[in-house]
Amino acid sequence: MVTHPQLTLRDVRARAVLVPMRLPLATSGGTISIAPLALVDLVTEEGVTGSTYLFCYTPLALKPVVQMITDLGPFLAGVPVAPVEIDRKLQRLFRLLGAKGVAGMALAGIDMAAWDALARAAGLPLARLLGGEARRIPAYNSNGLGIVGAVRAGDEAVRLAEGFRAIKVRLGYADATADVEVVRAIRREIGDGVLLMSDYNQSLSVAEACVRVAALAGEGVHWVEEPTLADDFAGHAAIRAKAAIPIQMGENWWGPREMAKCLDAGASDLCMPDAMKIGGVTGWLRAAALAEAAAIPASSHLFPEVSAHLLAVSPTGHWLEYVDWADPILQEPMRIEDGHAVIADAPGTGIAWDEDAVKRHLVA
Ligand code: SMN
Ligand code: MG
Repeated sequence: MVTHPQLTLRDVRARAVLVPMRLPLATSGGTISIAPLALVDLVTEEGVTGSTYLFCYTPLALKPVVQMITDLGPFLAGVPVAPVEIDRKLQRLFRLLGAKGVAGMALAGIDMAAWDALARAAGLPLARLLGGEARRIPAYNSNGLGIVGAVRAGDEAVRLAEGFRAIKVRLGYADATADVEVVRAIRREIGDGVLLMSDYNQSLSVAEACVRVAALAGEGVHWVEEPTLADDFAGHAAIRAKAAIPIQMGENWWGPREMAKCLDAGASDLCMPDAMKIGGVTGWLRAAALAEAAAIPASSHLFPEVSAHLLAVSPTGHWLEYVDWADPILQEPMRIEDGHAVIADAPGTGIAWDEDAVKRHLVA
């Protein structure tokens, strides 16, 4: 095996793909049936390439993200592949603009690709490079199970629970009774042995959220995610104060400092940073330390391939959110065994493009 003590960044490349989802996701905030992914490759002088993808939520964000990353290539060319230093450089570059949105996504994409390159160069799975083991991580199935009504939700839940010990339902139906009806229909179908997470995707007022969370008490819901606007920390704290079910937040924190403010506000019982919005691997490690300091279980949001490695080294690691959205363009989609994500004993994060598939989904 050839190992490289030092890597030098030559270029960062990005491509846009639109990948149809096997199960479309109808949330209270709109339906996503095609995954807009920006594929990032960090090329080094030593011939090692690090890769990751970014989930862009809407196809409208694809080209700006790809453009931003491509334009950062010449800016970063020649620097050592030292993610903490690259983060420092990009944080400074984006200080006045703000390292959120397109800029934050580009920063995170470069960070994740840089860590992948380091792990590949070391010949280690990322989890081991970070000092952990490539062990199995408990995963919940988050594919589908959108706002589809009680009957379809019950049917879908059965299929999603196959091979998993936990699944997630999107809520935010017309009223509390309808939400409860859906949860009961799912529970009837899946039995008592499967945990059921729930997600409101920011759809309720604080007052309405209090009513809904109270109505769900005793219905076997494991957590309630983002009942109200994600940046309303005081609102979430008010909901949490009355709730009998754990409140879960984190997918919309842009960086560890937003996480710290949210936890300081007492807004959440649990946390689930998003590997992209929190600032890549570098941002995640800082977020994991905050979660440990607050003694709060940390789950992941999307990006199961890289998140599995990150949860393996998170002191309060909790659940991995499993979605299969990138599978069609990966050489080796992440494997689930007995409800656990399997970290392959291979160098890097395990992300390698199926180039033929990428070509078929490429956005010109
Ligand atoms: C979600 C994630 C990505 C797109 C839409 C909705 C959801 C989740 O909030 O937590 O999975
Ligand atoms: Mg969510």
